[in-house]
Amino acid sequence: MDTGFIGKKSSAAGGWGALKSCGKRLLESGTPLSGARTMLKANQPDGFDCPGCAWGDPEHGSSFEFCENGVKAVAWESTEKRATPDFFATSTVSALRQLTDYELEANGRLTHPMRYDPASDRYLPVAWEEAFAEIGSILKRLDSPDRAEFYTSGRASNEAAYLYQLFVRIYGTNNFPDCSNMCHEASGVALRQAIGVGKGTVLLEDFEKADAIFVIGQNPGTNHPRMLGDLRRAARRGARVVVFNPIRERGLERFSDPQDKIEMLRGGSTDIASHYLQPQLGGDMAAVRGMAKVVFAAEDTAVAAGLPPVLDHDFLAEHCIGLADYRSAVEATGWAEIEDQSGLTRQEIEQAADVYMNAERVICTWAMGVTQHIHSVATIREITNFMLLRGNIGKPGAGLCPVRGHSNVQGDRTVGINEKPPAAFLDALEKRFGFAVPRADGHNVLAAIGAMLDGSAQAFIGLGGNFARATPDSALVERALRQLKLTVHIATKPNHSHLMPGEVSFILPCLGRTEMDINSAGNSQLISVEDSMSMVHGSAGINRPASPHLLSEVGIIAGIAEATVGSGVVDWRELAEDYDRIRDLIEATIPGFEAYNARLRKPRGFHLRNAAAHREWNTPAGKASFASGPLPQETVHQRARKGQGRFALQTFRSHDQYNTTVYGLDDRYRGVYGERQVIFIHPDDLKALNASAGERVDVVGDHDDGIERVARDFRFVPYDIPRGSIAGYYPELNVLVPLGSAGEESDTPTSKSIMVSFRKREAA
Ligand SMILES: Nc1nc2c(c(=O)[nH]1)N[C@H]1C(S)=C(S)[C@@H](COP(=O)(O)OP(=O)(O)OC[C@H]3O[C@@H](n4cnc5c(=O)[nH]c(N)nc54)[C@H](O)[C@@H]3O)O[C@H]1N2
Ligand SMILES: Nc1nc2c(c(=O)[nH]1)N[C@H]1C(S)=C(S)[C@@H](COP(=O)(O)OP(=O)(O)OC[C@H]3O[C@@H](n4cnc5c(=O)[nH]c(N)nc54)[C@H](O)[C@@H]3O)O[C@H]1N2
Ligand SMILES: [Mo]
Repeated sequence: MDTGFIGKKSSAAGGWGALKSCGKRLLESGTPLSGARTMLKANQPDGFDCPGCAWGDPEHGSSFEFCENGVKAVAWESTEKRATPDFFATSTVSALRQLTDYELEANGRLTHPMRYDPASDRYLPVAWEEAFAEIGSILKRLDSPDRAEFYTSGRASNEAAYLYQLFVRIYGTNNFPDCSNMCHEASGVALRQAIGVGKGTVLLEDFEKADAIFVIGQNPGTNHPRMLGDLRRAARRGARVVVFNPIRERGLERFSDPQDKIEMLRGGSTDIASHYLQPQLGGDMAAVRGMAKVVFAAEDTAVAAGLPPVLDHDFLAEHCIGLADYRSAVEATGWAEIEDQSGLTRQEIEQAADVYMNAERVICTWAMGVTQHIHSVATIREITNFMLLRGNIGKPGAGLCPVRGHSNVQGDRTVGINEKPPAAFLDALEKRFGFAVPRADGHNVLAAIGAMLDGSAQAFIGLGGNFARATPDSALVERALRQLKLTVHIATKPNHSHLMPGEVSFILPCLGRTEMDINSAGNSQLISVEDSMSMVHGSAGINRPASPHLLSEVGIIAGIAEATVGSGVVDWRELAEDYDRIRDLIEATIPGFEAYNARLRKPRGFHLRNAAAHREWNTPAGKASFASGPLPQETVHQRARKGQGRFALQTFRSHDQYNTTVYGLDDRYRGVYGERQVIFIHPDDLKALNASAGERVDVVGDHDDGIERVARDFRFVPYDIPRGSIAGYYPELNVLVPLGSAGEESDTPTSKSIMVSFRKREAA
């Protein structure tokens, strides 16, 4: 389809465009030489873990695996620009609030601990010990530890995260809202129910063996660029790649690998998707059920004709429960319902199902296009059902692969950042440390916001991240933060959350992943992270710290902990002096970390065993479990279609951002340049609205709770997207995501199914 683009779209993902963009980024980050040296150490056995995405590293990673967005993540951190006390002295916080995310972070790395001064409305430098003492004294004075919220963003290392949870649990609460609550929570919940472990079951090597790879609701070209290399290799050896995505994402269509000299010289590229299906937003459960329907029908035909069965009967009999109920549920779901909800034709679904049935080994990957809907848990259960039918879990070249976001979001959960911690873990903490561990469930992100708004929470500590911008209903969350007694942000660069100070507020600057972390004895410290394939590996920075006043995240947590709970249970300073000691504690309290320090120092680290990958099912029934619920009664898209001029909106990432961090204003693969306030919409929907490409409008939320939500001044971009579904960028559109709309069982904000309409642009 001709999308009538404004601007020029690059023809394949990767390629020269990616190389050009990298060169520019390295030049901007400072001297190209030091930038290049930094890049060469990314994801190497003796280097640091790329602070970009959570995709796995290849076994033979002897040369730097090229990744355009990895370069941006590294360059962002190793910039020469500094947000010094002078920067904070020149502007009031109210004035800084007028800057965009892009303008604010462009000021560079934080250099000094800062304390908010309400009288001058400015942040002023403060001594570390003074900051720790004041934070400790306020936390100690709260009338209950449950009045404090301890947020984590998924970049924190295993060591920092473990120390943080230990401190917070000694302090006395399980209030651990974390970015995962907004991200892959639904994957964890669904997979724990179905297969007994909330993580993916594949290794990177499985991508070399799969006959078919289903990629559902994910845009790897932008968000997991190194995955494209694996998909490309798979496509080249003849594996089928089936994509489900409402939008035609360039990286999933064609990829030109900058590492392939011949492809680069000839200007060639590799087709990635053999099948590209464009469902309606939230239509994936219906689409997958449709495929299951085709599989069951084919099974009946095969049996009747005396041909080999389609289902893996041995696997189903030995390993699964609930098949008969699932089959009934599938049969009770008619094609009309499936087509209407998925937005796909029966024929398209049949073709995808054929790929599945013709493949011995199938991998299914997914990300936010699946997890950020109301019925995400049910959808992931359905995906799992579908994969079980032919025994596609726990054999080489096959399995489930939720592709994680932040580079250590999976590890943070493994080491205890969990508002609903498993009892066995709490028991282990109690046994090892001998303090009374809090047992009540704590707050997730939405519960924390609720508690902040109703006044029951009074303090917020953020270990990284940008809480005010990443969460729904931005205006309400800003208000929630500003009415607290204490806000503390451990961060590398200034962001909008820092500009929502409570009564007492600190910004505590930390080392980044790329920087050397040296202890008082002059030794370099190693941290560790876990990727999407459960590989745990070490990471040691190589750059000089951005400022001599920075502390490591571990050092900052130790300082706050000592000032708050004292050193009766553990000696925080001693732990912060040598991270091997923290790893010993992890080993003593969490299964799978045997000989942690030794194994971490092996080149590729080690794999955390995944029972389901070995066909051991830690579910109540001891088997892999089919779910047999009905399709959602109505998706937001189906509801939107009933009204005039209403649309289902998804909020996603451009090619030039890392979550709330905006690197630049271009989205090369989608042909948008120099701006972010855009709405992607089908050309016929534009016509029906009597609107034209390029016209600017206000986007109005349509959630039945009486709250007015408006995102002002957005420009229409005609795009290849199903009618009735539209898309735009996060975090600018977070003002439209209602706090009151959450995923069933996951409690994840539904930032991919928001009901909206348009109105004439009003002056702000
Ligand atoms: N460079 C870069 N890398 C990143 C990030 C970043 O911001 N920048 N963020 C990191 C993080 S925290 C995460 S969680 C991941 C996010 O990785 P992704 O999940 O790829 O992130 P999104 O940009 O939200 O893209 C969602 C994709 O799902 C599609 N989609 C939306 N709704 C539906 C639906 O209902 N059905 C289907 N089938 N598809 C749908 C969208 O069109 C889009 O292609 O990336 C990580 N890596
Ligand atoms: N509408 C909408 N909302 C969404 C999403 C969406 O798709 N749509 N996606 C959701 C998802 S998947 C996620 S994961 C969340 C992300 O939510 P967060 O993780 O809270 O947000 P980030 O933008 O990743 O955080 C960026 C900030 O982290 C700090 N930072 C960077 N590196 C470091 C470091 O090494 N240490 C420390 N301490 N700080 C550091 C910097 O100060 C930077 O400003 O957003 C969610 N919100
Ligand atoms: Mo994420």
